[in-house]
Amino acid sequence: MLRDPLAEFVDVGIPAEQPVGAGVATVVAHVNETALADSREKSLRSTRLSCLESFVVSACTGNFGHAPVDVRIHPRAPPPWDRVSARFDQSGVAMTDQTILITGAAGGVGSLLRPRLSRPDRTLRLLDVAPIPAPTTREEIVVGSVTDADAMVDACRGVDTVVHLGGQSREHDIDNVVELNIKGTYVVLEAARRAGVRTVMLASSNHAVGFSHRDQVPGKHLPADTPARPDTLYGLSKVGIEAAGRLFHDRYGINVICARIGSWFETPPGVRGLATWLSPDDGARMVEACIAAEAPGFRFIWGISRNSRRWFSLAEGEAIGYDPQDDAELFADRLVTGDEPDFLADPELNRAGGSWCEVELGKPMT
Ligand code: 15L
Repeated sequence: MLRDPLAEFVDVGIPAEQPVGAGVATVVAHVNETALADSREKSLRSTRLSCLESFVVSACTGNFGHAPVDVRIHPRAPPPWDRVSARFDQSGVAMTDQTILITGAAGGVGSLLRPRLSRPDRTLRLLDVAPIPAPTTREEIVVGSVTDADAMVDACRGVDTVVHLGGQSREHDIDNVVELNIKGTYVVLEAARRAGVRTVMLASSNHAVGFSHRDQVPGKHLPADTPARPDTLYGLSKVGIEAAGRLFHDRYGINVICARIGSWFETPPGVRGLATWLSPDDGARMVEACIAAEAPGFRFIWGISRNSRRWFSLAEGEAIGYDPQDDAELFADRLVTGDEPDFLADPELNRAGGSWCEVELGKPMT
C-alpha cells in the first residue's frame, strides 16, 4: 500500500493483497478510470459499479480479475473497516445491497429520514451543501449542490432510488426558487437518467395546490393529482418540479413519484397540522413505499399521515403500498385551545396552503 500524495487516501492495486477477511468488509474506494480497458469497464459495470470515480468495493481478493486499476481506499476506514456500504461475493458480483441517494439530507426532513431508512443491506448516500452530522457506517457523504450537474452525475452512480428533498423549502424570490427548485430538480433528473436510476421521488408540496379549497373538494378527499393551484412562488416552483418529473417520465420512462408533502415535522405545527401532518415514521413509510414500488410510472401521492381531520386522499399512496399509521389527533388537546376548529368556515383552514395563500409573494420567509 502506498500513501496517496494528497494523504487523503491509501492506494492499492487490484488484485491486491487481501487487506481484510475475505468477502466480509467493504471499503469506500476510488478508481482511476483512465486505466480501465473497455472490457474491464464492462465487467465493472456488470457489478453495477460502472466506470466510477468513486464507489464501494469489497476487500475480498480477485474482484476485478487482473484489471490494472488503482483503488484508493478511504483512510478513515482502517481495519476493521467502519464504512460497510455494500458487499460483493468472492467473484466480485454485487450482492443485493441498495443505494439510496437523499438530496438535501442535512435539512430537517432529511434528518428525520436518515435513521428511519437505515438498513443493514442499504447504503444511504447523503448529499447536501451543508455539513451532515455524524454519518454512520451505512452512510456516504457527498458535499454538493443539486444545481451542480457534475456533482449530481457522480452522486447518482449505482443508485437505485433518488429521494430528492434538496432545494428551497420556503417562500423566496423568483430567481432563488427557479434556480434551487426547478433547475435543481432538472439537474437531479438528468443525472438520474444518465446513471440509469430506476425511480426518483420528488418532494413536492401542498403549496403546489395551496389554493385548493376544502369546501370545493368533489368527494371527501382532495385527489393527489389535483391540478396546480400554487399559493406562492415556492408553490409555483413545486409545480415546476412536478412538470420536470412528468417530462423525464414521458421522454425516458424513468419512474417519478411526486409526493405532495403536507407538514413533515416531529409534531403537527398548529391546528392546520391536524389535517396536514406527516409524522416522521409515516414519512419514512412513504419513502419506503416509493423505494419498493416496482413500476410506479409517473404519479402523485399525498405525503400526509392518517390524520382524522385530513381532507387529502391517501388512496394514491395506498396504491403503491403507503400505509400511514399515525394520526395528528393525538396532539389535538394540546393544539386546540379554544373553540373546535372548523376547516370549512375558517378561511385559513379551508385552503390547502393555509396562511401561505396570503404571504407577500417572493418575500423570503425567515
Ligand atoms: C412546505 O412545503 C414547507 O417546505 C414546510 O416548511 C411547511 O411549511 C409545509 O410545507 C407546510 O405547509 O406545513
